[in-house]
Order: sequence, then structure tokens, then C-alpha cells
Amino acid sequence: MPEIVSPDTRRSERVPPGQRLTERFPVLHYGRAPLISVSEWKLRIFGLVEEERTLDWKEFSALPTVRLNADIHCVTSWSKLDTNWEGVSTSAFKDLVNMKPEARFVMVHAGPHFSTNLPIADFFAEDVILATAYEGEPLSSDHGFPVRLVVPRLYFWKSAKWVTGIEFMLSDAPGFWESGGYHMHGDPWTEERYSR
Ligand SMILES: Nc1nc2c(c(=O)[nH]1)N[C@H]1C(S)=C(S)[C@@H](COP(=O)(O)O)O[C@H]1N2
Ligand SMILES: [Mo]
Repeated sequence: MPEIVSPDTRRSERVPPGQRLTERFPVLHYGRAPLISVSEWKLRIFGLVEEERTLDWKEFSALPTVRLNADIHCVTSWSKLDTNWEGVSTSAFKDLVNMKPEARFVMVHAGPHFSTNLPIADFFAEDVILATAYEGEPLSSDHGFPVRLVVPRLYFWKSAKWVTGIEFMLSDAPGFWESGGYHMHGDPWTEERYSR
């Protein structure tokens, strides 16, 4: 399996301003962790695409997988270094998406009633994956089983757990936490924590 190393792990200072390291793996989400079975799980790809698609578990798990080594940073101020994931890289996923050239932003839809927005470039960055495993084990339901996004170079709230849909958009729109005042982009290195 190819291995992707997130470029931020090569910084000489790996902890962004205002963050503290943890060895634990905190569980953080709004609402109750849903129990999703792979037989009912689906991933809908829609919005500005030539043709809408829905992948079921069988189709999704047939896609090539990669390993990812990355640091993660939650806006509540914990950071965790050298986390290891497996899943489908969004850049590999790009070929199957067929997005329209005018698409500039992505809304990632997830359970329960969660969503988060990203610029196209951040979504298709080399170290972004739709993860199915953490440290060699399938994701636990608390951490997003069966599929979660991992976007190492933005605050961890952008890494939606229990992903169910990817919507391509012309212009930016706030997701769940962004509507509540979190930053539209969320770069931990420039502390894009909250918007005004
Ligand atoms: N579906 C969903 N995904 C979510 C959230 C959420 O509330 N719902 N919270 C985000 C936040 S704020 C963080 S810090 C990470 C936490 O992931 P973890 O519980 O695996 O540590 O999930 C992100 N993904
Ligand atoms: Mo978070």
C-alpha cells in the first residue's frame, strides 16, 4: 500500500500556535455517534458534477487504498502527532467524480446533521483521505465508522466523521460549525479558529 506523509510532519516546529500535545485520542462531536452498518452506508457525489453518483460499500471498498501519516489539530487546542490512517485518497477519487470545471468548493455531508465546507484545493490535497481505518484497525463508531474524512492541514473539525455525501459547489457556504462562528477555512498555522 502506498504511504502518504503529510507535509506538515516535516516542519521543524510541528505544534501550531496555541495548541498543546496530547497522547490520547479524544472523541469530539455534536450529537450522538450513529451506528452505521456497511450494508446501509452510501456515499452520494452530487452538485456540480457531470453525472451524480452514489457509491455503496462494495464499490467504495474496491477503490485503491493508501496509508497516511499525519498530525492532527483540534480547534479546542489539542494536537496529536504521527497518527496513522488508511483509506482512499481524495486525489485518486478525483477521476471518478467528474466534477464540472466551475466547481470551487466542496460541502462534505455527514451524520448526524453534520457538514463542513472546504475549497477544492484543500479537499484534493495530497494528504487528504476518506479514511476507513486508524492505527491498523477499522474506525470505531466514535471515530467515524465506516468512513471519515482526514484533512491534516486544517483544524480537525473539517475532518467529518460518518461521511455520506460530497457536494461540489460554485461558491463557498458555511457548514455546521462554520454557521456557528467557526472559520470558513480553518488553517491552524495562522489560527483561523473563528470568524470575527
Ligand atoms: N460528523 C461529524 N464529524 C465531526 C464532528 C462532528 O460533530 N460531527 N466534529 C469534528 C471535530 S470538532 C473534531 S475535533 C473531530 C474529532 O474527531 P475524533 O472524535 O475522531 O477525535 O471530528 C470532527 N468531525
Ligand atoms: Mo474539534
